[in-house]
Amino acid sequence: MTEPSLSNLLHEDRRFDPPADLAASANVQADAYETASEDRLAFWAEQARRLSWETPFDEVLDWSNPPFAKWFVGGTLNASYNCVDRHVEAGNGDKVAIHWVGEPADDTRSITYAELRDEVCRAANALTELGVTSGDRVAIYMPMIPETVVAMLACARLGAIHTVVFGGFSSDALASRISDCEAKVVITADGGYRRGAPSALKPAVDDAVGRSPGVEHVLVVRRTGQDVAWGEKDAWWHELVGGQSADHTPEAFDAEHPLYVMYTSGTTGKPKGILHTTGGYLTQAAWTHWAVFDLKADTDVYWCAADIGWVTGHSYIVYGPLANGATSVMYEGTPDTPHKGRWWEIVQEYGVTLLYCAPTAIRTFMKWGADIPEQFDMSSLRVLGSVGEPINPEAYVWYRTNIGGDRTPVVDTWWQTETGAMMISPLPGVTSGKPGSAMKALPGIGADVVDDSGQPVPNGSGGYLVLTEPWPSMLRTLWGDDQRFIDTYWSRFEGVYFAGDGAKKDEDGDIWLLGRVDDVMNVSGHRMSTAEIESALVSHEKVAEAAVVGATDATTGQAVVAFVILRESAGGGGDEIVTELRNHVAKEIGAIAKPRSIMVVPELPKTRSGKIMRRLLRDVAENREVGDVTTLADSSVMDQIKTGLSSGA
Ligand code: 6R9
Repeated sequence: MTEPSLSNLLHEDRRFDPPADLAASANVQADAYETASEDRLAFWAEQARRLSWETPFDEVLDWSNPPFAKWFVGGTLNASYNCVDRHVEAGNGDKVAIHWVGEPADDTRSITYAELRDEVCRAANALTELGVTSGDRVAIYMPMIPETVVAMLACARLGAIHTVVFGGFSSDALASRISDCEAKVVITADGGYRRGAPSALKPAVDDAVGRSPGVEHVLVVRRTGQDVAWGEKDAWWHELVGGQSADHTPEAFDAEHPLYVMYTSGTTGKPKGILHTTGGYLTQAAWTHWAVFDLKADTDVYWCAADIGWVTGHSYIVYGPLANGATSVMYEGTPDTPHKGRWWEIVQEYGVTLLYCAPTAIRTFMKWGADIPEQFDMSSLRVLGSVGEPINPEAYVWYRTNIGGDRTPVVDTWWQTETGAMMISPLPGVTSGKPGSAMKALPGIGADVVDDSGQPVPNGSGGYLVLTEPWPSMLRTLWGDDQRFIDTYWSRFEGVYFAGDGAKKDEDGDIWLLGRVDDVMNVSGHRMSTAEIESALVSHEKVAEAAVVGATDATTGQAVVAFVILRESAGGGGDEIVTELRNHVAKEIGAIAKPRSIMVVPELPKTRSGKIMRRLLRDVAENREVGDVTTLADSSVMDQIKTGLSSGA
């Protein structure tokens, strides 16, 4: 695959070296790659010893029955003990675990490790009173409040398996997840705050629980104080949890004891229940958080702006940072409430040093303009992270320049719900970063790019991303469906994990993620990635955001169709801009990549985790009835797009 189109991203020759002071004192130095490759299992055994084990493990990895892995065999531990109690026992009880920032102004709480431990113990005692024991499933459907973290850790403490369902999902989605994993208790709140107003959660729970006879109890946090219907299964958190003792002795569980199930969408309609277990998951979540952010737990203030309802929130708001004894910020609201500088105001106020967010947020901030972050003092920031989708070079550089003061390394971290923790990422004290590249597999991780027949491609070529070695935080199976686990991930290529992402190795062997494999287009026999053309569009000064799809075309097989959001400063759409952008893409990539059409739109359809739903855009591009929009964050977006297009706006 040597098409000129694929090489565009690789003409990016800007490099950002680690700042000298960060490099000198970095937690992880360049020799880690060597150490890990000499003895991978010894490397992971050493990282596992960051945790407190009740019984030490006697085997690092049992891979005798692939793809079913067992890590840290024979070891026992308690995840909740590792995230709270041990920090209190080590004398850090007064240290802040979570600076929680609510959406309404001045609604904040700073919670110490000692306070967190007490609350987790009370919640564990309350769940015990409700009959929850080891192995039971508990569904959690909550806003971004501290009780969400407490609920997860209370489950972990008891060996109960939590399944957090994003609070923006519908009652149908909640009901199907409750039913798939047969949850016995649901933990929720009356509501949460969103864009300045209370937004109810309990009615969706009432609806879902009404259809789920297996649910015995519903535990409800009072957050907004709005009116709620009350049934026989319902109990108030403040009454039931508030009345419990703050003493609770955690029980140690097997390293392979299930910790949680997180549902994620696959190619079919039925969501997949990704199962994570305890020892390996916690090891890799903790190590990567420490290594990739260069966490100095005594001085850093870390903020992951994801929602806890996604895997990023699980690994990098809850388990990684707390296992490391970090001080974190947790924010309930949206970036534009009450004003568009809210994030930067929080960074300034709490002295945030490490920030982790998604490219979609960064591009939104680009659209709003650099004059907004400029108004705040963000000199505390020292490492910036990105996750969730390919970060195009322009967004990377904008992030580094305007948020990081042209000082901070940007770590573009590739991983998935399935991988549990980061897999491919720069190390901030070691890597000379290339904007747009996730660089290479972390120490102890095996990744490669292969062609259709599963052969590794040479440097300079593209193909499919695979993971070549089992890793500690890997999914163990799909809940209740071992066969689908094998079929989805382990059958495409012999002996390796198929990630479903397209990727390219550049001349140095560094990895560039090109989007999901189903987002790869074929135009007149040329292979092109949606990410690459999007990146070219966004590099134009008038474009804030772009989404590209391959629409069926009688002549060329597929044709490139682009949807763009213009920057506020561009001053509206019109025919000239479309011509200008088509020519810009031709100039950046080549005539072959020139979009057949470009539609200027007010918004793009995104899932609640910020991923563009290209399927819906393809429907528009191919003049079809638009398909199912229920997983969109804002289901009116498709109407806005269609209305705008038919009125010629
Ligand atoms: C953590 C998370 C996984 C998919 C993955 C890939 C995309 C995530 C990325 C990235 C390019 C990155 N993805 N991080 N693509 N560069 N740094 O997002 O998990 O929601 O399961 O999504 O997201 O396509 O396969 P999940």
